[in-house]
Amino acid sequence: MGVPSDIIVALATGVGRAALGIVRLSGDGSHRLALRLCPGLAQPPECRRLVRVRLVDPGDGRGLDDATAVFLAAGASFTGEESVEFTCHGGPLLLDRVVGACVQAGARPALAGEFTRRAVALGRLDLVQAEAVALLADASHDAAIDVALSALAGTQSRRIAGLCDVLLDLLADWEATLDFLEDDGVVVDRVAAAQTLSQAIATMDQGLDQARALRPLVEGVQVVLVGAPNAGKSSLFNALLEQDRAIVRPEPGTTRDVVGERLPLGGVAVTLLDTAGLRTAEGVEAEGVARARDAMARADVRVLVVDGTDARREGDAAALDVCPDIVVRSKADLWAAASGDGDGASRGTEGVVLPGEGDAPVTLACSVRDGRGIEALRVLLTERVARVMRRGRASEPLVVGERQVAALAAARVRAQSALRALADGTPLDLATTDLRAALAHLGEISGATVTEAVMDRVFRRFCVGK
Ligand SMILES: Nc1nc2c(ncn2[C@@H]2O[C@H](COP(=O)(O)OP(=O)(O)OP(=O)(O)O)[C@@H](O)[C@H]2O)c(=O)[nH]1
Ligand SMILES: [Mg+2]
Repeated sequence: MGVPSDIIVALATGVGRAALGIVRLSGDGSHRLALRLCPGLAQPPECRRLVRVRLVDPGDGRGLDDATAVFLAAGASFTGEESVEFTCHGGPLLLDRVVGACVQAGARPALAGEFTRRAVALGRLDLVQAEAVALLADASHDAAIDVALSALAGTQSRRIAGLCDVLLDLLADWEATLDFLEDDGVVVDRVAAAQTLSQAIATMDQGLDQARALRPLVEGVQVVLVGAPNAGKSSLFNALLEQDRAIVRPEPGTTRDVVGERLPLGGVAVTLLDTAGLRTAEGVEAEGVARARDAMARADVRVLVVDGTDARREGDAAALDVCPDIVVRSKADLWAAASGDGDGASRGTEGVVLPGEGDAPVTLACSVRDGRGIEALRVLLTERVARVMRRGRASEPLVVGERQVAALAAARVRAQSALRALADGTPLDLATTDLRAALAHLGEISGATVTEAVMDRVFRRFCVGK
C-alpha cells in the first residue's frame, strides 16, 4: 500500500437541504490549496483552531460563502494527512460550488471511502475499524451503533490480535522445532499444543455464533414468505405491505424471483421477501426456486404459506423441506366458509393463533379477501422480530459482517485441520502450513494480509466523503 499524496476533496455531509455542510480536503499541500479559497488568510491558521473565513472562487474571485475552517496537520487528522475542513452553509448548490472551486484549485474529487482508505493506508485505522466507520453511517438500529463504536475504539481488533498471538506462539514453537531442534531430539508437546489450539478454535466458534446472532442487527432482519406455487404468498406480501407490490395471478408459478420490500415492524425496519413457489421446475423457474431456497436459508424469520383450501400434503413443511417459524393457512375466506367447522382457526372473523409448542411453528389462518388473520400475523411477526433482535444484543462480537465472518470461518477450517494433524501424529510441517494459513485468514480481518482487490471491494460500499 503506497502512501497517496494527491489532494482529494468531497462533501462529507449528506446531500440535500441542511443547516450546514462540510467540505473536506486531504493530502500533501491541502493547506496551501485551501488558502487560495481564503484570501483573508495570509497563512494557515493554528492547527485544530476554528477560524471564520470568506470563501471565494480562486478562478474568478466571486464570493462562495461565509464559512468556518479547521486546518489539521499531518498526523493529527482523520486520514493522517494534512487536511482542511470547511463548514459551510448547507445548500446543495452552494456546496457544489465550493467543491468545484477546490477542484479548480487543484484537488481531485474523492472516490467512495477514499478518506477512510487513506486512514487505513497510513495506519490510523485497521480494516475492522474502517468497516465500523461504514457501519456507523449505515446503522439502522441503535445496537448496531454500539457495536460500531466499540469496534472503532479497537475492542474487536484487540480480540483478533489476542487470537493471532496464541496461534503465533504455537507457530513459533513448531517452526523452531522444525528448523533446529527436532534433529536434537526436542519435540513439540503435542497434547499441550492441541489443548491450546482447541481453545482457540472454541473462541472462533463463539465468534462465529455471535456474528450470526448479531447479523440481523447489523444488516437488518429478513422475513421470508415461502410455500408451494399458488399458496397465496404474493397476496400476503401485498397485504402486509398494504400496497399492490407483487404480481398476483390465479395460475401457479407467477413469482419467479425474490422480491424484497421494507416493512416497519415494532420500530424495526424489516425486509419482507416474497419468493417463487417451491416445486421441481426447469429453466428460469428452477433458478427462481433456488433463489427462494437461498433467501429462506438466510432469513431470520420464515413464514410458510399453505393453501388452506388444499387438503393435499404437497404444500406442507415436510414435503417442501421447510423449517418454518410461522405457518399461515391462506384463503380462509374460502375454506372457513365452505367447511363451516374446521379447526379453531376457522371460527370467527379474526385469525386464531394456534400456539406452537417449544420450537414448533405457530399456525395462523389468514385471508387477504376479508382481512382475517392479517393483523394477528403482523403482531406475531413483530414479536418474532423482537426476539431475533434480543438474541443479537447479548453478544460482544469478535467479527462483524460477511467479509469478516468468511475470513474467520476460513481461519477456523485451517486451525481445525492443524489440530487434526497434531492428533494424527502427522509430520509437524503439515500442521505448520495449516497454522500459517489460519493466521493469514485472521490477518485478512484486520487488513494486515488483504489484497488491493479486497480493499477495493470494502471501500466501494462507502459513501463519497467518508
Ligand atoms: N379467495 C382468496 N383467494 C386468494 C387469497 N390469497 C390468494 N388468493 C388467490 O390465490 C391465487 C394465487 O395467489 P398468489 O398470491 O399469486 O400466490 P403465490 O403463492 O404468490 O403464487 P406463485 O407466485 O405462483 O408461487 C390468486 O388467484 C389469488 O387471488 C385469499 O386470501 N382468498
Ligand atoms: Mg407469487
